[in-house]
Amino acid sequence: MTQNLLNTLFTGPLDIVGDVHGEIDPLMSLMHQLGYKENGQHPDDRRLIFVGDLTDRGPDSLAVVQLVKELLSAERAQCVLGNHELNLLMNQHKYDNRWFYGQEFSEDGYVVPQKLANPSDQKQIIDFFQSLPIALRRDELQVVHACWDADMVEHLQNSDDVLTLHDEHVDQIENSFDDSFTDPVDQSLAHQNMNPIKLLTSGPEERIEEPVYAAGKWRNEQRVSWWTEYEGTFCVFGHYSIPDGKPRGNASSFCIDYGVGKRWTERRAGKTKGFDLKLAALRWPEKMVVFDEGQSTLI
Ligand SMILES: [Mn+2]
Repeated sequence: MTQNLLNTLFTGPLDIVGDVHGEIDPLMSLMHQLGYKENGQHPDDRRLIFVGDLTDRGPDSLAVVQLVKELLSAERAQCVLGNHELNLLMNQHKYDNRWFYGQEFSEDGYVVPQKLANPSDQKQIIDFFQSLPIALRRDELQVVHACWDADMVEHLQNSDDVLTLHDEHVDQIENSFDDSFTDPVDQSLAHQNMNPIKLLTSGPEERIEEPVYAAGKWRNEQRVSWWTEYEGTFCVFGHYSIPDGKPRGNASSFCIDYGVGKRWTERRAGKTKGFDLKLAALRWPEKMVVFDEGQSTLI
């Protein structure tokens, strides 16, 4: 059981790993590049932090969850909950979490190679996700999946059940709607932006005038680049994959999701190494980004 949805980050040097999305091989390579053994031991006593979105899209979400779970049990890692974990906790079927329900995922007739979960896997995964916090912090550093918002983070205090807190806020938000607040897009934005669980795990959204078709449905909302305006304690987050490799963040924030979740599209095209879409970790306090194929850069 989680002690609190807002937990204290480990002391000491850290390696903060971006969204893994079922990519077990890049995760093992990255750990090796960073100097970890498979059991999470590190010669300099460094420890791993995962920003969430462990599952979906890649070939083996089961293996990623199993490994991260073992690292957490051994106190070699901490992990916050991402929106993909939240979807599974809420039993929300999405186009890319079919593996969890034992079903293949295909796009344009191409079946993405993936290990599929059985009912016993499902139970273990849900139990594990229920134990994860939403945010982690210490004096000079904080970690969340999508967006750090100081007021929203305070709602996590003294709460240990993500679905209970989520549903309480759904009710509160719905009860705040009056007769003049009937537009479905306004209502949907209120549920996204005013519910701490939604805001912290999938980030703020705003209305767009012309609807766009994305991830299988028409949308009237778009993501807000909250990090450009962010001030405060340094925040590391994931969620906003960087297909162009151009870092997102500012002097006080940094996104560590380098898009490995879509690496299956590069494999499908015949690539076997030198991938554009990478798994990365931010070394702290060094502020160095290390990639799964071994490159590194300072931020
Ligand atoms: Mn995400």
